[in-house]
Amino acid sequence: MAKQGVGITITQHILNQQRQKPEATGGFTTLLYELIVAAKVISREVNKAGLADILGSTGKINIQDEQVQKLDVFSDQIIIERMQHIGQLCCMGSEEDADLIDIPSKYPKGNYIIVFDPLDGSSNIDVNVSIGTIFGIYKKKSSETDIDLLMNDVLQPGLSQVAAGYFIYGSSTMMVYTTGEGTGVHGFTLYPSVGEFLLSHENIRIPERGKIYSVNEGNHDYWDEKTLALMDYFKTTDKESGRPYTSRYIGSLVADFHRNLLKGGIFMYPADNKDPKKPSGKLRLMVEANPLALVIKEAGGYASDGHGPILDIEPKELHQRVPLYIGSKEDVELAERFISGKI
Ligand code: AHM
Ligand code: MG
Repeated sequence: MAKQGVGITITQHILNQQRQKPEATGGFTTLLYELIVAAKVISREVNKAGLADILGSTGKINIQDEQVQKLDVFSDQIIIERMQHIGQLCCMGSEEDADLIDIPSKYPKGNYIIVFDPLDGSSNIDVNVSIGTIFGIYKKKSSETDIDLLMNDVLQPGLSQVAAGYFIYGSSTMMVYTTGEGTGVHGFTLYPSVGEFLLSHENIRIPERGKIYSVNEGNHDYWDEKTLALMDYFKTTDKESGRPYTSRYIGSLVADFHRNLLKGGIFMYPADNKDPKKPSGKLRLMVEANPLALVIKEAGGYASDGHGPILDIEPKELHQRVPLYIGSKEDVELAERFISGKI
């Protein structure tokens, strides 16, 4: 019989997943639901970016010393606004905010923590290239409620995330998420006329090995010998091992990651000596690497800092940067062998 409805909505899917966990209270569902509302609003704004007078930079510099674009600010605010009132969070951490974000006293607090990059790849906003929102959700460990005492609860290894994922604002808007623990990775596409995310990519699995390598080769002169040897490996012809790989790099993490997740391959942002203030490269552990690392693990892939699993790193600070090798398991394990000097 032909399907009469619209298929499985994201809310239905989250509820189904929650029912499999006896300890679930429904609070987590509320949390993801509000995040989805925020993402729909961001998606709407991104889609009209060329039309509305919202483009261009605000002239402010964020705490990472980068120019903040108006849509970054907007996305940050909309997520905070939508999430703060639901009574499920004790605090939030955003790429755009130096400190933890407290829950206003007029709202109840809960036991979850959300960390997010509200609009990643912001330098691509002006040129109609896909950008995204990345998020990771944790449960707090202590009974603290004071914002000044919550940092320890926030700085948990990525493996502790109870959910993680991203929204990609591309030719269509998608949400890809996992709740960890072998539940898999699922992708939903926003159906504009219905206003809902519908299941379009069930149980995404990344190929064990890919054909694509994604890296900013403009950083060549800032890389060390091991990194250079790894890049040479991907480019060298060797029919038996399927080389050379194909190079694909957009410069928008969510877009580069999403393509490699579906097609297989490796995304890399190695450590470099370009800026003495950022010896670990550009990407952030908490808001970028960890959420994508949980997604890739659940899809059968792997994420490493070149020496070991990203998900095992004990974070020291909210805005910590980390070298990132992420994608097909065999490709990332090979990269790890090069970077840690085993090849
Ligand atoms: P952003 O969070 O300020 O947008 O920066 C992160 C972005 C990622 O999306 C992307 O992978 C990376 O910066 C690209 O950096 P580069 O231009 O150095 O290659
Ligand atoms: Mg970012």
